[in-house]
Amino acid sequence: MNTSDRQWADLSYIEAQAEEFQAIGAQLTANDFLLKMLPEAACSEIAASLSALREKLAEPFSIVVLGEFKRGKSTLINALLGENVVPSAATPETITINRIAYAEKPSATVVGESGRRYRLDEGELNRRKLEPILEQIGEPARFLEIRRPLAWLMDVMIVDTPGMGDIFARYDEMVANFIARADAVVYVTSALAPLSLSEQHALRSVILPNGFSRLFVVMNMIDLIDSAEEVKGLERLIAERAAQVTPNSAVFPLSALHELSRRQGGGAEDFLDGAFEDFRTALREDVLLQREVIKSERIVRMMRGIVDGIRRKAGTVRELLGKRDDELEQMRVSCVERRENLLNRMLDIREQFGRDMLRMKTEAKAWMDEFVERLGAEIASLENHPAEDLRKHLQFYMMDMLREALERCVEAHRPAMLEAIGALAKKEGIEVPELSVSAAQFNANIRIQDQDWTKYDTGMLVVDQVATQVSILSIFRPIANVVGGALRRKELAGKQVDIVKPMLEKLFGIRLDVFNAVDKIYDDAFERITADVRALYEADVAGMLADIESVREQTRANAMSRAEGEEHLKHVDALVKRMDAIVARVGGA
Ligand SMILES: Nc1nc2c(ncn2[C@@H]2O[C@H](COP(=O)(O)OP(=O)(O)O)[C@@H](O)[C@H]2O)c(=O)[nH]1
Ligand SMILES: [Mg+2]
Repeated sequence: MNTSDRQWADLSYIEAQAEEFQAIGAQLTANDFLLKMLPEAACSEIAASLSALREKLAEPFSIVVLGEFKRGKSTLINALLGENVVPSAATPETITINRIAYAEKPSATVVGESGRRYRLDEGELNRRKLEPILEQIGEPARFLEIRRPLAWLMDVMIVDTPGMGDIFARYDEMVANFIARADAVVYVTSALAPLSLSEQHALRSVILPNGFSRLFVVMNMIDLIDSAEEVKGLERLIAERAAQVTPNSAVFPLSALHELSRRQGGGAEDFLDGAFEDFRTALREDVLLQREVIKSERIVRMMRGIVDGIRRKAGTVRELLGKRDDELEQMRVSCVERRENLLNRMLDIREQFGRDMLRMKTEAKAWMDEFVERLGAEIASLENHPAEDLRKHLQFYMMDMLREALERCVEAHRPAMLEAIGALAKKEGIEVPELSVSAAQFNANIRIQDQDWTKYDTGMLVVDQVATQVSILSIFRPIANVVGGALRRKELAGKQVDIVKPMLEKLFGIRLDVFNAVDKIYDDAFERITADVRALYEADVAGMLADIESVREQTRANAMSRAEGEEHLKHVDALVKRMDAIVARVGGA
């Protein structure tokens, strides 16, 4: 091993270096030239990144558990720890980020947005008790801090998150902060909807940019899958999908619920026990035993991000200082003009994008029409199945199928939506990075015949067999095939039935509701995407305008010559150079 590798692995050395880095950062704040030149938003960005580093240095190694709502994240954590530490089956009113750490004396605290802390009594951590408490507090909760005297937590903190990119968007920023400070992530998906496109999108846009060296993907709920073979097939499917997003992923099929009940004295089942054990072992060997190396890497990565951000900002200020006053005025005027033009541009964009969306909407209706037809044919073929099971499940099943098909329409169109809006925006001179569009965002509130489309109310779900979207229509075929197949196979062997006809009538009766749902989903998507583009554009112009105005104001107010400004920036350069040197020293150059 050479010297730099040795240093790399030494966490305390890196932490000491990071302290020094911090101190230099603090000088920048104290010296204040750069910050004085910058508008407030940019200053607080720099300050926030420095304080995130400070927090990271004070925190233990952190594992963040991510995934959409109701994938079994909280259950997984409880299963790992062997007791009910975090509340599971949370409702929208009780979702919180839960931070779980070690303490000799157990405790639970709500940390409010203001930073104020509210103690919870033992036993108040369940959903029913928590709901009125969270309401009474009178401010949104930032997170719940739970402390337990568990050996497992001695050197590790676990962060339990609510869903991402869904209707609970108010947590997104907080979750993003936890992800940025995370040392490792575990992404939980369900065997019943194995790494759907919106989950792949979340991985790509939220998790990947944070550069984790390894991604643990848990395929939960395998107790609901019929056979070990099917589990293998699903595991392969997830592995393929995860590999498209990142090469460093490992997939762990398991049942969190089974493990939790086993640890609380429930029965053993070889296959399920072994599956969880594999996960536990991998977590120990790949993460816990290497936590010093991993945390070192994460700290270095954060420092590099911070120094790059400061360098970029110093560059902007230098460029603006280099302009004559009339040039700055010209820039300012053109910014203001761009902002005033925004309304007209947005009207143009709305009109053109609206045409694109109308085309997609029509296409989606045609697909759904064909889908209803196929679903009808499948249901008609169920005539000889047991009435009781059909009565119990068919309605839910139908709803699930339709919901799934609707999601697939949006998933299939998403690339086209992004491409269309991207091209239009570009033509108007707006750079569009990654827009966050996912089906889960659009159809959160869709109801048909007053029935909530909650996938998880019924245990009967489509096992997604569509590997790639070769042609659009082929998306629906496997679903339709599964309808008959699964019902025949699992639930309905043997008995006679008289319920198919009324169901069919119902199915064709809701065709109109389905079309309305398509309208609503696509209209929502349209509004959301145009609003996103507008916000991006506004932020772009507003940021530039603020930079220009801030530099002008400061140079005037302090009667500072450009040469003087240049001198000050040299000081900033020197600090950046020292920060760079630290990053290089710890191996992150
Ligand atoms: N059958 C089955 N159900 C599970 C499993 N894990 C979690 N669940 C159930 O799924 C629901 C949501 O779980 P929860 O942990 O709250 O999900 P979260 O929203 O991702 O934190 C709860 O009713 C759990 O009991 C599992 O492995 N198998
Ligand atoms: Mg949860």
